[in-house]
Amino acid sequence: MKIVHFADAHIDISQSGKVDPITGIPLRVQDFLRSLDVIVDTAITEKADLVLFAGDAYRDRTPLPTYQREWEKRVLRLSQAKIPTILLTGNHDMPKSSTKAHALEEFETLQIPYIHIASKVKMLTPHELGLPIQVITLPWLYRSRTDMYRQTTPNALNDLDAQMEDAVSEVLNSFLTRRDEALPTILLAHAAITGASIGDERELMLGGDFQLPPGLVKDPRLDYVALGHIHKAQNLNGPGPDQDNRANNHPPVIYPGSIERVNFGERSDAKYFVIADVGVGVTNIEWRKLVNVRPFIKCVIKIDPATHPTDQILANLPPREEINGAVVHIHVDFPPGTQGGIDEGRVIDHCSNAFDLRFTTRMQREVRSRLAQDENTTAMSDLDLFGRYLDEHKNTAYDREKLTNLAMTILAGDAGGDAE
Ligand SMILES: [Mn+2]
Repeated sequence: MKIVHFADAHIDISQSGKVDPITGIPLRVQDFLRSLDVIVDTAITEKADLVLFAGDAYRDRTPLPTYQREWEKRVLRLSQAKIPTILLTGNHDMPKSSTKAHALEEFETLQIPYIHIASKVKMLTPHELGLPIQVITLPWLYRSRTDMYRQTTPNALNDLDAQMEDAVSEVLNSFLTRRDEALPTILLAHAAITGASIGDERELMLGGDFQLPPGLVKDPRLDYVALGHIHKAQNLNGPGPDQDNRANNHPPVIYPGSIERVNFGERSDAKYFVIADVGVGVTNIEWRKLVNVRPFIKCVIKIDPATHPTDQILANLPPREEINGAVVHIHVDFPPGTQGGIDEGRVIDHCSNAFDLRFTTRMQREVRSRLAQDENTTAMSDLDLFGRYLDEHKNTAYDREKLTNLAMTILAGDAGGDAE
């Protein structure tokens, strides 16, 4: 059974920037659509038996009609190729209220052949799928949409998570008990699994999510676990995509990751989708790298006041060839007094081939010197205090020696009292 698994398409997540004048679609949205096309083309040309999308089609649940059209075109190609396809709802696809429609609802309403929408916890049977396989679906679970939430107090969230975990474990078990053991079983879930590795800047986001323990999804009764939500590609039960194809434990528990870089936190992550050959007790996976993903470059440069700031910035930037077509963010931390010395024109010129350039500067925060515990300002002479002040303002253009001499003259005059 050949399965194509992808997740976190987020096709319209970056709508800003240049727009293609012919299609009217932002170039960044086209990046995401290009990845989506590779995945759909692969499923069709390599005759996949089943396509699994593990959630988060758009930026949110109210996509613009233009982006809906682009997503629908691709899904319709799978339908026309008669490939059963399951679209799972992720947190970005779902409203927090159960009375409102989710972002993929139209496929369900219009009953598009071969397209199955999974916005509920359920098991799609071989009969429903028309395939010798069963798929348990676990869409994103909003705490606020559970019955338990309505009975809980806000400060009992930990208890709520434990109850939700028990409920998921129970329902998963009941499906697994009822499954046809002669056929492979897949879990398709949009969820945060504890211990999954996340990109640099996503830690905070994950902190508040309801998380499932890895033990729950590594159940050997499952033959493949198709996950979505975390944008970094990884196998939670075996080696990742960047390692050699060593044997996986069973079942593979896969986050394929997002199909394009969503933000700078994903700048070092390669992007993938997965082809899995799923059988009872034996599953082989193949990571397919998406090769035309947009490069992201972030340079954080701390200016040393001893050298010319623009020269320092240019020396720290990647060569022009590397910047070509990339989304670039240059951040410069400069000490007080040097900002005026930055020639932004030269920096912008070096990055003229970038797809997009963000140039930000920030004054380094002056660290206020603290007095040591045994020090006391009243015990220090005025001249000592003035010396301490100068220590903290090293970068002023004044001559320290001249200032100190002047201070001594003033202080000496003060000590002598008023002559008048
Ligand atoms: Mn998500």
